[in-house]
Amino acid sequence: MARKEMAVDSVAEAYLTLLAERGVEYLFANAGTDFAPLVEAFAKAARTGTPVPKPVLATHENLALSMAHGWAMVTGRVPAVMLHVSVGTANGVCGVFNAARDNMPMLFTAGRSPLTETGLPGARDVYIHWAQEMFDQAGMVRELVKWDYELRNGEQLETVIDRALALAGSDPKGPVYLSLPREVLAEPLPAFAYDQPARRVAAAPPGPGVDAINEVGRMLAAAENPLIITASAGREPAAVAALADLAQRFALPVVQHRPRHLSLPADHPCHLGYDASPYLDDADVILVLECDVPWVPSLKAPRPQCRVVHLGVDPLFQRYPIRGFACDLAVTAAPAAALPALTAAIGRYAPQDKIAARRQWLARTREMQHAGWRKTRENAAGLRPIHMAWASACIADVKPEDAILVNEYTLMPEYCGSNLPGSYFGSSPASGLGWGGGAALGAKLAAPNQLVIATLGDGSHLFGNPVALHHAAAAHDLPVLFVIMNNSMWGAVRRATQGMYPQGEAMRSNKPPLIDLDQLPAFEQVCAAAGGYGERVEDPAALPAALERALRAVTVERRQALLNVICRGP
Ligand SMILES: Cc1ncc(C[n+]2csc(CCOP(=O)(O)OP(=O)(O)O)c2C)c(N)n1
Repeated sequence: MARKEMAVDSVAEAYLTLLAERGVEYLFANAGTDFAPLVEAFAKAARTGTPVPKPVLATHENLALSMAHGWAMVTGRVPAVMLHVSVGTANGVCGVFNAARDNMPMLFTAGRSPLTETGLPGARDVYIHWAQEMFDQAGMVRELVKWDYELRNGEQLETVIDRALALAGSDPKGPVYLSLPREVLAEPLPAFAYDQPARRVAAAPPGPGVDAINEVGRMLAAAENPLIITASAGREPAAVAALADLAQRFALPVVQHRPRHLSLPADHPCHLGYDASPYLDDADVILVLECDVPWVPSLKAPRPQCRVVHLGVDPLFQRYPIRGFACDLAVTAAPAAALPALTAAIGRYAPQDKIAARRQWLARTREMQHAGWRKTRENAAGLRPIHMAWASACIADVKPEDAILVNEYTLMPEYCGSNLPGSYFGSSPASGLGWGGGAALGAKLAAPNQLVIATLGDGSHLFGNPVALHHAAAAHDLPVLFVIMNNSMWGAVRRATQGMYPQGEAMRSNKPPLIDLDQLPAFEQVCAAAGGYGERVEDPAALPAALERALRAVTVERRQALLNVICRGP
């Protein structure tokens, strides 16, 4: 344990130094007048060679937060974000919502309008400093963050930053919010002393209680038709091998419902796809593993007598106002620790004959499932406009095994399975659109030697502010392949209307309102305008070669690429 001292001119300088010391590598930022002390501190650090986080400029707040999200999901570490006071925070709400519901750790900061009207260094000196102040700036995000605070002086800096980082990085992980008034950042701080390493660290992940794990083990071992449903078990990559081992030993079928993190390799013999509904009628014990919505009860639910266990770092999803899935046993535990313990526990009870029979059933079921997918793929191959199953299959054919797929909406994983931990990321359960492109840039920043492919709908892409996105990809040298599956509509709105009013006026009309996106810009030209490669693809037969050209641009020419794939509607 060592106490370090340094001479600094301002709290801003101490703040940046401390972030770097605590391992914060990047500060994703969208700046304003509140940043002046930080801009000054960054410039001084560049001259003196003092280590500070690397500033990454994003010209929209949602982009800054999505990039931080993407970086955190790949590294498992805590990034920092800084936005401009109240208005920047307002633009960041959707991004922080996504991060919160996806349990992404993040130090989300924003300036505050200067508090004082005159006198102190940093006091108000611009017109906007009056109107931008709010009574409760943090109130905009308080429901979404684990903790919020305002830095009030330099003396408290170490405690505040350590506490922020420790809370963000403790399970269930998530964003924390810190506001940084300009006078405080500008305050002189003649000497700054801090502990290195930190003396306030994140809590170790929750371990499973022995009794609870034994009980789950007994239930699964006694089950005739057990089923595991997961969305995010693979948030910690170590959990993937643990789940693979558990499933393999006891022939436990696993469904990845609305996958957000690859949890089980797609080619695993127990992987039963992405929709649990065909298996719910027979299931007698279901393990809901890091999964907020394992099924949609108004459409299909397990039988009432089916016993249900929920396991995860926050198995009851405490921040969801309503979530009423049956829960006979809830176990708070990180999957990477709980799954090996569960494997050991089931081993004590599991009857071998049942396991052998289930293994055969799994093989048969998977064979039928894959035959169905093959058929759909074959039927889709020639369709024009291009079918999303075909587009997904074409991506599967060209992507290297270790490519990172960031999917906002449109990729169909049935036709483009991923096998390696950390190689697939889907949208946050909050589904605040405009995440995928930025998250892909953050992923590329975290894994510069891996190919990153973002699959986006035309709607999602537009929410992601394409001009800002392509600018960031170029400015930060992040060559990502964007595949826009463009059906020229908000298909989700159409599906929702059709679901509620199948025979209604809207479905009878040729052009129901608020669904079609007419006159869309040529997305490929927007990418090209930022120096990237862009191509529009209408012919399904031309898609494989177009993907090869785009991949060449990304991997050989090292520039971003975008394919605007004209797809059919839902
Ligand atoms: C910030 C935000 N605004 C609106 C929505 C509602 N919404 C959900 S899906 C969707 C349409 C997405 O369009 P696209 O990406 O083209 O996919 P498609 O629905 O056509 O399959 C909309 C508007 C949302 N989820 N997030």
